[in-house]
Amino acid sequence: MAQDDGLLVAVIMGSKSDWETMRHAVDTLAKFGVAHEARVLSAHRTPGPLADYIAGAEKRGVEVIIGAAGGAAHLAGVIASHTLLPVLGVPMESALKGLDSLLATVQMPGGIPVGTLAIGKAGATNAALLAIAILANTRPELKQKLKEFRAEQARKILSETLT
Ligand code: RP5
Repeated sequence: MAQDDGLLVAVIMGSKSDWETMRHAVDTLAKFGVAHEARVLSAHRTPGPLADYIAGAEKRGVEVIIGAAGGAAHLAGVIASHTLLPVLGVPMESALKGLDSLLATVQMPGGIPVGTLAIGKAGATNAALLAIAILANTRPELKQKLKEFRAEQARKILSETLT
């Protein structure tokens, strides 16, 4: 039985050390007024609680899950293995500048998809924007906010002056 509490996006990161980057995803979701929750859960350090959280998130009505990890970054793939919800992966910067995280997140064997974003802050922000775009398919008010966001970005670029 679903216990819909209005939550739409779950943001999971493998370590608290990912938070400085992933706060950009959370800030973006908050800016658009999208109900979200951020948790630290690790694919290899807390596999059981991670699986339990994903099952609970589905029951609570979550529609998109963002998974962020660094190094041997299997978190997003493991999340995707537990759910049919769309999973967006954000590779964290790492000892290898995030290239290891990127490859580990993006190179999913065919069958269990993870939509992988850019390394670091840009990926965190874009994961939130992509989650919002997915939600906006059935929510006209969110689509309108995305249109305004894009228009504002365009205004800023067009008003740039070079001295
Ligand atoms: C990954 O290992 C985490 O997502 C983090 O990016 C990286 C390092 O974790 P800590 O050693 O800082 O906890 O699992």
